[in-house]
Amino acid sequence: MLKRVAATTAALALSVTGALVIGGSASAAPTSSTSAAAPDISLENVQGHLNEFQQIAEQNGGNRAHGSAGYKASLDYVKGLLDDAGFKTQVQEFTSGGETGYNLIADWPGGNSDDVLMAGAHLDSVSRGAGINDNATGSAGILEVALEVARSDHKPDKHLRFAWWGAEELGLIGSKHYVSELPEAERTKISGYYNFDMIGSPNAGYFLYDGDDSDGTGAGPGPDGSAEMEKVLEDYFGSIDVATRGTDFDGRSDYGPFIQAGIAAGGTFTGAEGRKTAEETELWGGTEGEAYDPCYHSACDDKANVDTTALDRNADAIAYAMWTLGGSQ
Ligand code: DPN
Ligand code: CA
Ligand code: ZN
Repeated sequence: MLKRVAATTAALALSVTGALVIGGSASAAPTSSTSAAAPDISLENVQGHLNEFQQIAEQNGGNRAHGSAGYKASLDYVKGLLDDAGFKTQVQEFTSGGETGYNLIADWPGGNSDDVLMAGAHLDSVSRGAGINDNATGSAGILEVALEVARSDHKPDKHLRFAWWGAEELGLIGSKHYVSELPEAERTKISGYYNFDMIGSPNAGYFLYDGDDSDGTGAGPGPDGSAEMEKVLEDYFGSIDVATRGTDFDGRSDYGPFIQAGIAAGGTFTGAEGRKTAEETELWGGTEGEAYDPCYHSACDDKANVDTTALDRNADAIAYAMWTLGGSQ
């Protein structure tokens, strides 16, 4: 979609992505594709969701862990907003450690149902704390992108599906359950899964799951299509002049069951207990030798434990990826 502005002698075609094209005549038709530009996701809205998750933890014994009232309240919060926005939501139950767990799956009506693009994040915390960087950030990021899909009445080519996983912290239980319960006919329709787990680490790195194995240390590339998923994210960070590095598909988050089933995957990650190197400190600032998230899995992973610049950039990256790879009608 292009907005056109006519000047006296030159035509200015100003796309909503901000690219400025000068020249041609006032009557020249725009030559670029008709795809809708990805929106700028509101950091304020994403932070509003983080505050909500923080409050939910405080009102429920301090955490949002599997089997707790805080987990269920987190799920109800996300589901309520998506239902009101027009998503078709489903709560999928499973049992782990004698407690009932829940995944939330939200489908945006429309698009090619044989070509499904997914984004997912785990919604549970560890029992030690509120789990705000891990992983209210990813949960809030994909939530706000989903709500923006609805607000803009987006009409993607692909069918978009968003997922919030339960019991990730106990060993990817919710996402494993989802993939194992998918009939083969449904599994083969999923053309890609984007994962967002920890996207606001206070000593942030800008890591992309290494779909093309260019940066890997041996985990190998993702299933076919993963390199393209990584490239889309790389393009976004390139457009805002932020360098990225690869991170291996080591199976530590919910993309694991998807790549095991041969589904292309990708996503971003700002770092957990690992320490920022000298080279990374040159690239991104922050503190050399310190953990990306010094509060990883600790009680101090609260709403103060977030780099809002990293969160904002990653939320915008999610939107860019879903809009670009999802296409638009
Ligand atoms: N799986 C994350 C956790 O919830 O503990 C940590 C993590 C995320 C590690 C992504 C590596 C990559
Ligand atoms: Ca933004
Ligand atoms: Zn996590």
